[in-house]
Amino acid sequence: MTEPEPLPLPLGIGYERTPASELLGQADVLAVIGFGASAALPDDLRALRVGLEPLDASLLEVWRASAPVQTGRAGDLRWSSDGEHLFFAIEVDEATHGGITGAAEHAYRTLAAFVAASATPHLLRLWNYLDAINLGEGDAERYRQFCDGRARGMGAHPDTRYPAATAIGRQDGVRVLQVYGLAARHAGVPVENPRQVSAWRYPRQYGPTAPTFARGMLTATSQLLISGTAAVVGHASQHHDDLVAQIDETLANLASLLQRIDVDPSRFAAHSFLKAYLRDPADASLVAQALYAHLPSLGGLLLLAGDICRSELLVEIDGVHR
Ligand code: 3EB
Repeated sequence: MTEPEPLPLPLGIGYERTPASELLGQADVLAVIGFGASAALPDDLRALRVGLEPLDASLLEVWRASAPVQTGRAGDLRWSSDGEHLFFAIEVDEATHGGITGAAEHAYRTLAAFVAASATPHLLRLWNYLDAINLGEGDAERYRQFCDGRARGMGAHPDTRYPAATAIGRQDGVRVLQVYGLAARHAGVPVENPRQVSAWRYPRQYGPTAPTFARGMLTATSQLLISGTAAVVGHASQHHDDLVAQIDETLANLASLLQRIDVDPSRFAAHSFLKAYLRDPADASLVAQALYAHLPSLGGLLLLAGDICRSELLVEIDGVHR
């Protein structure tokens, strides 16, 4: 008789203030993500600096493993894994990869091949950061070109099995696409939001290649990885240039997604970490106040300056419910 497989342990995920050098000395640290030009990050395969300026530079995103951690490189991708969860990151210079489309295609071709061949073949979650995301008119907009390259690099992929994702514009003028993500040994279940058209079904008006992501991913360890969520209802942006109304609509979308997995927003808060991306960092205190007013026991909030992929949107959130 074969032994039953032990149930996987959840990924430890949260925001911490311990210096990165100290965190990376801890054996269970799978990844440390720092934000902005001034984040102090040692040279380590588990450490990644994201090119978005934080409102509080001492806050780090920390992933913790539940078994010994291995690290490595595969071409321009780097990774760390405890056998159940895989952290990976790839940074691609647009200048040497045919612009944003070519950079996205290269990043996704590389990461898809690496993850598929690994012991953790299930892509759960991706974060994408690119410069000047709203630059270009109509189908020439850089976000739409990114969507083209991403879809090409992902290759044939069933619509109902896309990973959860975020795509945000960096504001530092650096034309390097950054993609980092999470894969796992056990598959997750993608979750869609009944208030929103699935992104892969967006009509032609939003670009020739629909965005390839799920609204959320429920992991085998019952964590909900929440994709970038903004004031989009159906497929249309709501409340153009009205920050407070956009926050309320975004929170309604979050509540609707949580309802799909029977989690009450009040229970959600105490076990959740959220990021908020702000087109204008001057909106930070208003956004923080509004989020804490709705979710008073929020486990952590990380505020980042970043452009949302539709120019009329001012704010977007993503996060994890653990
Ligand atoms: C939206 O709902 C807002 O292209 O990976 C949110 C999350 C958005 C992920 C992506 C885009 C992406 O369409 C934008």
